[in-house]
Amino acid sequence: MESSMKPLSSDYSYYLKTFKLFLERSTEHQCLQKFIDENLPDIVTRAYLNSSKCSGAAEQQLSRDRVGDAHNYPSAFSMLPEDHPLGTRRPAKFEPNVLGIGSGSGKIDFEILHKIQSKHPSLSIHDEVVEPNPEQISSYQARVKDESQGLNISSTWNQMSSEEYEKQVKERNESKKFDLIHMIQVLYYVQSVHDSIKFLHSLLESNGKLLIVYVSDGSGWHSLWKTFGSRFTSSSLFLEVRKLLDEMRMKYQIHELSSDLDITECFIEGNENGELLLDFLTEVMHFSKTAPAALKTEVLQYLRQPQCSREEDGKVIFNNTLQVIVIDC
Ligand code: HSM
Repeated sequence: MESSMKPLSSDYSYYLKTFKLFLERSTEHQCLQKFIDENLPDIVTRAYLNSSKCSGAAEQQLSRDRVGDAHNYPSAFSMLPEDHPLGTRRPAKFEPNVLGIGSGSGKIDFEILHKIQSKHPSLSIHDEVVEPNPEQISSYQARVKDESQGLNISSTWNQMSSEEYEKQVKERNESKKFDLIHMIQVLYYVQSVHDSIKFLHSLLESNGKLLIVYVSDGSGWHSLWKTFGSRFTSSSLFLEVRKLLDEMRMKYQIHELSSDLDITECFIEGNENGELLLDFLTEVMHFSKTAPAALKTEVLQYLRQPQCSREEDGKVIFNNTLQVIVIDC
């Protein structure tokens, strides 16, 4: 019976087990890494330059920061041009605030911070982390200890969900704003996508960017959840993000990142990895054992269809294409 199915998110350590296997079988982190290397510096830098009517001098400062001459000049980020409308609100030395929602163990967060710092060594960055799982926070803290040598980054951790963080900010009447907010593969787990985006958008510094990573409309995820989402446990899996953002009148750009997930093991009856991958795909714990037989059969058949996968060298490769949505302030 469908009612015996439990959401994957109800047991975090089990979720992590499926997620780790997903990362081993997919190119997700590799393609995010490539995006961070190739696109992120420009997104962050242009966020400042484009909208602040930046002077030629600041443009030159930026080029100098790019070649790493950190000591003899202010970085493009480190000072706002004199005519910048926020000149009086911001400190003379610009110290970017970065907020990560659902940061996990900080793997991708740290790649982002590293990248910004390596492009702009003179910046000191403040990193605020929101993550509900205490073990993940500990892993993030260990990572900071091990990997932050030579970096000028300070971190604050909030062990809570994004909704609790929103409540805290509102109760404390906090006015802190962020230059970059990222929410990577987290939208599936928030209570209201609309409210979360609205709240995070309200935390953006003028010219700041909200970066959301979500499965692409052209991915196998999108087709799978559109077809079966209402029969899995989490009815909010299927989401048309662009439509929502347009309704919210957000200004945004989308970068599509092509990515693969090898799901061959899902088709080997009783294969433990295959079952874990099915759990991750459906967001249902022990899907193979708890889903109605008919649903399981339909899902397995559908996963082989071109809307979801392609066959290559005897393997079934699921379309894991991602979208990085960059929302302007
Ligand atoms: N867990 C839902 C989809 C996904 N998450 C893909 C990470 N990558």
